[in-house]
Amino acid sequence: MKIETYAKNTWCPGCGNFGIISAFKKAIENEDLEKLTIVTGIGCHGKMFDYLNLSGFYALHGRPIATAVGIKFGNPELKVVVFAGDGDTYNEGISHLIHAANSNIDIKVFVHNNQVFALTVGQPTSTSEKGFIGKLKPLGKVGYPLNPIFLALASGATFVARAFAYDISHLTFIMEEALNHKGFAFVDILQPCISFHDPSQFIRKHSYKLEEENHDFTNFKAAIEKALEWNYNYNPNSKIPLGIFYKVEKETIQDLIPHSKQVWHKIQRNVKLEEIIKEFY
Ligand SMILES: Cc1ncc(C[n+]2csc(CCOP(=O)(O)OP(=O)(O)O)c2C)c(N)n1
Ligand code: SF4
Repeated sequence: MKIETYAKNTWCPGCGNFGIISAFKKAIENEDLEKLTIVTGIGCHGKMFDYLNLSGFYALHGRPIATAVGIKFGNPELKVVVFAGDGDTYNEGISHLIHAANSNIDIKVFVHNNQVFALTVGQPTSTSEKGFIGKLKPLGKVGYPLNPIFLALASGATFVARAFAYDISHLTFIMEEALNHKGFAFVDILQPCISFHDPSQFIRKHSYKLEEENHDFTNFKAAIEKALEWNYNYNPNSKIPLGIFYKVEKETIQDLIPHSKQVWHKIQRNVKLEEIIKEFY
């Protein structure tokens, strides 16, 4: 099956989304694509839906996680992957992130964190740095950024990682690990938006890999410590850890609710699909 679609790509040349889609295509090379489904939010990141020939759902802004949870309960045999924006996940739909992580539902959430509402041309999100100047904040953002790694850990996510969209081989590795994790996998992907928020030079200079530091990702306290190492501001002494902060095996919500493992879509419902389709022609 060809993974590309007929859709014309309209991302700005150089956008970090290109790195994310390339890494994802590599990461799913050994996946059963019939059992893989994607959900996207609304925004520049949402175009992943247009450019990947996979089954899925283009959800409402702020609701891709909720939609993915519904899909997973509807058909537990599917591997469900969410591509969401930081506006989607850390502003509009933040409660969905917290509850999905807390119930350890077996879905994979990849957040394209460009620290800006990009499609609507550059308003600050929860993760924009203090002082960020955008259309809605010409004098600079006043408050401090939210730390999504810390939030995901506090919410109970069993896989928490950070990656950089321009480091495609490392991002591929993180995506593969997330796809193979049983439980709620969360990856905050630092995604330069070259039009409205581009800290790529800073990230290149200040980031390092947790894998190279022998970080123990089974140690919750160590994960929290690493999460607090960078606060999403761009201070000259910042150190930005990339990699897996935390990864443990735990019962998923569907392990705890045995009847939820029923594959509902396979139950005979006596639905006459042809009759329904006729109504639309
Ligand atoms: C419920 C709802 N609120 C607001 C909008 C308007 N809207 C569309 S895209 C967008 C910005 C998306 O930003 P983000 O989720 O960070 O994704 P990005 O464009 O940066 O990839 C907004 C606010 C909408 N479509 N629906
Ligand atoms: S506006 Fe930003 S996020 Fe959207 S396509 Fe352009 S560079 Fe990418």
